[in-house]
Amino acid sequence: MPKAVLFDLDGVIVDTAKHHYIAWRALASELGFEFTEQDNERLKGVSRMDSLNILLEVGGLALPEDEKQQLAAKKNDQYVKAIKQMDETEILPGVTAFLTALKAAGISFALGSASKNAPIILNQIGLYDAFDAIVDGNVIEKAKPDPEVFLKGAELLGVAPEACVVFEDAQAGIEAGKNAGMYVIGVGDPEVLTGADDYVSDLSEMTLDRLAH
Ligand code: B16
Ligand code: MG
Repeated sequence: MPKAVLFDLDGVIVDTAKHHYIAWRALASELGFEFTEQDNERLKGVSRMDSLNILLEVGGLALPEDEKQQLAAKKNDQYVKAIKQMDETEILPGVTAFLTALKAAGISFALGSASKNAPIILNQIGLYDAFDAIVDGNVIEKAKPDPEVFLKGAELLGVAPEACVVFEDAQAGIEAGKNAGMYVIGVGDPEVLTGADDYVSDLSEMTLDRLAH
């Protein structure tokens, strides 16, 4: 049985991609171009500034750094207003039951997210105190697929990387987990996400037996 579990946030615990999309689309519209839901798929698991760079590439715009910082801050203000309306009804299927089962089995778990807003989201949905450690965009230097976010989680939990299981919905996140030497469970379609050791469509499919692989 693994000793620890590391969870990505957006797409695994909650679906914040829809809130990110509304805010990015509004910014693109102000800049005079369309940003589609398909374009938004490219932003999953990607840091805020990298997301802005992808958006500007879609719009064919090259802007100076100070202007980019202002645009990222503007998008974030709108996004934060939206996530401050979130509550526990937005927790994705199976999450609460699986976390409860992990606690009962004495398996520790941490968050491993690219988001700098992870603490706000976890507070809104009432799960902040449930996690044994939180590693988010505020404490990491290298974005996924770099393994830093998950290695830091394992270190904080005092567990060897090989004894950790990662849940991830983004391709870069699956690669980050594998680069960390961990067993990775992809959350989503195996036809779209590659390289994970196992796949579920959401956490309601997870059991402790399946975790034991
Ligand atoms: P923020 P995750 C990621 O969260 C999102 O998937 C990605 O779309 C977002 O750009 C990134 O967090 C940064 O978020 O602007 O809130 O710092 O999937 O790693 O939990
Ligand atoms: Mg994610």
